[in-house]
Amino acid sequence: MVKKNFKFIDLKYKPKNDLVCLFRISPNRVSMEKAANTVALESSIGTWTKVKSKNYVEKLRAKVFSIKGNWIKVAYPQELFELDNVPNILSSVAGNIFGMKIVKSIRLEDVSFPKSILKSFAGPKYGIKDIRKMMGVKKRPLVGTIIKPKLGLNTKDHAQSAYKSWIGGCDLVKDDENLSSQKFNEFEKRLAKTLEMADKAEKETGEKKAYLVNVTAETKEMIKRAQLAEKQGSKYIMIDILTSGWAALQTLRESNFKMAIHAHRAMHAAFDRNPEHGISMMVISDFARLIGVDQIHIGTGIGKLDGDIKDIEDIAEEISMDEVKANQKRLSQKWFNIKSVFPVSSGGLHPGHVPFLIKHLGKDLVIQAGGGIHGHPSGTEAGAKAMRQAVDAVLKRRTLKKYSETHEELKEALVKWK
Ligand code: RUB
Ligand code: CA
Repeated sequence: MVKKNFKFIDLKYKPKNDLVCLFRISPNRVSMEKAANTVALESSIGTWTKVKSKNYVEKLRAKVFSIKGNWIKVAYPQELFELDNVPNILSSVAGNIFGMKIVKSIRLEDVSFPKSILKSFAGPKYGIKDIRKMMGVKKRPLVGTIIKPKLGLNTKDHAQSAYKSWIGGCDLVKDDENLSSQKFNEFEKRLAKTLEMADKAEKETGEKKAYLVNVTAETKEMIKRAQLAEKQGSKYIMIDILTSGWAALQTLRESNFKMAIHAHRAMHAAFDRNPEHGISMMVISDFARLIGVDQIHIGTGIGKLDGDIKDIEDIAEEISMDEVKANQKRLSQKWFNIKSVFPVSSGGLHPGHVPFLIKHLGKDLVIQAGGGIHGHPSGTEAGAKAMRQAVDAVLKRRTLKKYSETHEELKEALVKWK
């Protein structure tokens, strides 16, 4: 029995037009009910002490409608939120509650939105289908790279590395998350030079090539950079969604540029790494999709590991493949007219990982490798070739080992990254 004074708990309540959050909480020397009640109170209409209220206000109470072990579900009436305002929603459901003394830890694991909120956002402009159209790639995974070294290259060398990546077989070349407009490689020049190389590579290969230029900056500056990219015919822009912030991402999306938006998630681990506290990657992905990024990092399930390729499967499963798959599934859950986001696997990858990735995550995937391309013994172009060869091998149902007998670049990569 729930005590009567826990006014924010109603275990008989069935959510209808509510925003529902799943939290994992660990109470701090109080009962689960007391902690749950306080979470719902603090994240909706309440405060630490009794305040004279009105009946119409009380109706907007968030309600804890399920408590199972350390997991609670809270329903928030849609009227609590401003439509089309992600920061506002998060200030309630993922705001003060993280610092409350009444819980040792609290993690926002999942969220589900009522129709009214879903309908107030545009979602991705392109998503999986239209990115495939734009890139002229029907079925295979897209292959991408991040220019390395990540910082320090001058503009000419950066553009040259991009060119080599494209002619080797990359579809996408992106800036690293911490490259913006430093003195050694200023945005404007880099954009012009690299796009020039993209055109050249398109002409030479007959394939579509895209540059994902990092526009991350103070919001007004970021919009200026995006305008410049659009003017110069870029197909994409990229943004570090978490360091820039949700409002900045909304501003960028709602400027309605013609370009696809690639979302880098640098800083996500500050939210999602601790399994007992913070915000899960699924929730971060949901909000990013709601606002409308076209692709986002989901993890690899592999990590930057040493060791034998044949052990990858075991290690990966032990690390987080389930979580990566959950992130991926999330990006395509049915949300009225909101399009699916292209999932990106990136981080510590090389050609030897490709069979594993396609087996577990399928072909609707962007496979990105920085070190695993530019670190190839014969250089960037060979590295990109090896990556494409690995993708081709899997699509032709051949083992990498067999395929590498007739594909030198792949062979070299497999020797280096055993
Ligand atoms: C990868 C890279 C990306 C990270 C982040 O470089 O630069 O920033 O993978 O991705 P490399 P995620 O291929 O050399 O490791 O957020 O998915 O971890
Ligand atoms: Ca990076």
